[in-house]
Amino acid sequence: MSFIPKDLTQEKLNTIQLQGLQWTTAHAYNNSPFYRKKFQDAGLKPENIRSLSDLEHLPFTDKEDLQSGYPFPLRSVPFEQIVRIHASSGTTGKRKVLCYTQKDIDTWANLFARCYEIAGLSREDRVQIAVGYGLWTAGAGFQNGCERFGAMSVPLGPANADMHCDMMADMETTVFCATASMALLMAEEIQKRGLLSKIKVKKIIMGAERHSEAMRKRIRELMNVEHIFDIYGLTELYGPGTGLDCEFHNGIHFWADHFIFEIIDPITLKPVPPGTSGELVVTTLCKEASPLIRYRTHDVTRIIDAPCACGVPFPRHDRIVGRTDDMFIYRAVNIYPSQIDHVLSRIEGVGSEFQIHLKQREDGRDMMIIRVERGIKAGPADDAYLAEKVATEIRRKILVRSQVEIVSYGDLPRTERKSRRVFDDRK
Ligand code: DLL
Repeated sequence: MSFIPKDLTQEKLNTIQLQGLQWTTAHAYNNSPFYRKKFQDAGLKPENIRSLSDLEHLPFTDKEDLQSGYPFPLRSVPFEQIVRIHASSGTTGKRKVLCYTQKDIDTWANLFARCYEIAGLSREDRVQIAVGYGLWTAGAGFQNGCERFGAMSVPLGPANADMHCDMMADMETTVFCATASMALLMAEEIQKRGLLSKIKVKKIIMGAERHSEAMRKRIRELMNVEHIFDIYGLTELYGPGTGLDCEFHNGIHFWADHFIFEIIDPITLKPVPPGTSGELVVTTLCKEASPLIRYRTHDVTRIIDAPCACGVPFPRHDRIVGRTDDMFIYRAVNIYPSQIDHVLSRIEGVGSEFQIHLKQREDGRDMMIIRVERGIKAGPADDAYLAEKVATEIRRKILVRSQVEIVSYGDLPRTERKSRRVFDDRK
């Protein structure tokens, strides 16, 4: 059984998208006071949407809309049709709560099953799920998708390392699913405990946070896996499983028959030319309980405007390189953590883990301290050289001065959730 339509042409996709867009706008307008007001403020009615290019005229939705509509923002169906809610942890402000009808849950499971299919799983696979269950969408997404796909799930959640190692060996797990941070943590545990010969994991499916090539390489080496797949998703758009990279690892295939992805310039808010990086904006085509219309994800990526060698008929977006709200300003330069990551990834002897600390000196000037782990094989004798090298490269590539501290491999905290990289202690 396949979850991926094989006969999807661009023409068919356009028809599905237009019908879905018209359905979504009418549904939201008729059933959600929030969306109706948005449309009225913009002087629009659902019948104004006659072609896909009309999408551009629709107003954006943003995370503040979700927070101000708490506890049931964007709700577009009566309560008796809602079978579940999920919420994102939300580091600032109120949680974002999203509602699901039974159809939404089913759709999400089918879409997630596509991810397992793209990753080349079969029903013989044993899938150890190490992401959080509960309010967060992660556990439910991986779990329902696995059951729908028909492989055997081993639903541990972010349990302790002992439990994960035991189950991985005893259940003969073949696929490990986690946040990127958790995947690194487990890979290091397996190495430390000398368990590699006892485990059968061949594939890792990881996401939930941006991760560098260095981190992927490290995990691949430590766990000796054939593939690491990058899974994207967000609570607002069902949860994890909105797309996955195929075994060519050259962009994430996304389900364009269920949502429209636009890339906009976050300053002008205008769509950028195909292939250009910008902020991802999503519109759902059949989401019932909490439809999204031009929802600003704040994630930065680009559409890869070419067919993929794997033959999957779905378009691709590039890896998420960061979030527009991740950017910090240091000595008048706009910096994304991914830029620092990029520089570090290219320096021999540096590990994959780092933190950026921003402080203010007594004279009021900003200071940036970059704490980086040395590589597992490097010794402290090279620290001074390594620190100088990192500082020089940061100055050359990002044009700012920084102070670099090299710490031992494993000194920076590992988490089973999403890692925090930037600590801004400036006033
Ligand atoms: O993190 C859903 C998820 C769980 C995806 C497990 C993949 C695996 P939220 O907590 O709502 O949902 O956070 C969504 O996480 O807007 C991105 O900024 C980031 N993110 C998610 N996947 C990736 C990824 C889940 N593969 C936010 N690469 C998104 C980079 C990612 N960032």
